[in-house]
Amino acid sequence: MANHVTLATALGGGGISILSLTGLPPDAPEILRTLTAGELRHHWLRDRAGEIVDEVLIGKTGKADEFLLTGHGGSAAALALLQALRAAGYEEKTDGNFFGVWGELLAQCRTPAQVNAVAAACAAGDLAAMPRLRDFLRVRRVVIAGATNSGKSSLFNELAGGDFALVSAEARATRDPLRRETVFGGFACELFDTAGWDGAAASAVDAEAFARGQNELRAADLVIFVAAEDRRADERAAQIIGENSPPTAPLIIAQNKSDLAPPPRLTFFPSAPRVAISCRAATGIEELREIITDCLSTNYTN
Ligand SMILES: Nc1nc2c(ncn2[C@@H]2O[C@H](COP(=O)(O)OP(=O)(O)OP(=O)(O)O)[C@@H](O)[C@H]2O)c(=O)[nH]1
Ligand SMILES: [Mg+2]
Repeated sequence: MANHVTLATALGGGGISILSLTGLPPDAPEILRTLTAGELRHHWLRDRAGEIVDEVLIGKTGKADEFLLTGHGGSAAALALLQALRAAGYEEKTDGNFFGVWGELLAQCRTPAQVNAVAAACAAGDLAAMPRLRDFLRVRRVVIAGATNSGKSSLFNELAGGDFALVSAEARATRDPLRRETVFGGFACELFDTAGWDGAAASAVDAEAFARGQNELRAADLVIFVAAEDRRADERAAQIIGENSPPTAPLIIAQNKSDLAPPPRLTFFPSAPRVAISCRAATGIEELREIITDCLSTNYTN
């Protein structure tokens, strides 16, 4: 019989790890030779140098040379057990195994849509879907940028669903970038609010706040440019956003404060999708969400 070890729990997904063993290689721990069916014994599992790897329970199933080993959870503990058992002559078996391969992906899921996608691929045994699923599970960085006072923090609060960011009619209210985990159309995202810019850093703190916002922009997967009524400030912000956002990151223009006046025609980023919103009247936000999801989906399937 082939000597196999399979991790039957998600890597890093719980407090214990369960490994299933079949076969008895010559170097297998001695305890396996003496266990009887249905018996469960406490054991200090050691590596070949005699060092303790983990405190485990080992049980024998009703089948010949088939065992279940329960150890501590967490990736490091589970991987140490696997390594010790490989050294004892067990070959690791993962292909097509639900818990070994799919469980690892399931443990990373943050949204119901991700769980459904992994479960569907698992049910179909579709190992070719792995790279696409791994990409789907990647957390997207969505960065809100724009001129000061355009309503970035107001939009951040709308999209993140809470009163997280300070909103003020005073310019330069936001300093440190803010981050909240959120979901757009099944994609797990980190949403960032950044300091606005109005052309001149009055202090070292202004300059540092702005530099930190630019750093987030450079690492963005998607940029939401909030424009409002100050055309000149928006044009300056457009230039800075154009210079700093990654060329691969899609950009959406949210024309805020549409409750005050109809949104003007903008000359910058002519091919970017745009939507009129009002954070104050809570209009256009759902449409913006749909555009965000579209942009993430397009990038995802390409
Ligand atoms: N009329 C109107 N006012 C808004 C709207 N959205 C935000 N405001 C107001 O605009 C001002 C600035 O809003 P913030 O969200 O703090 O703007 P910001 O872009 O984060 O500003 P900084 O952090 O200073 O860069 C506040 O007084 C808000 O209440 C809107 O849709 N309509
Ligand atoms: Mg702000």
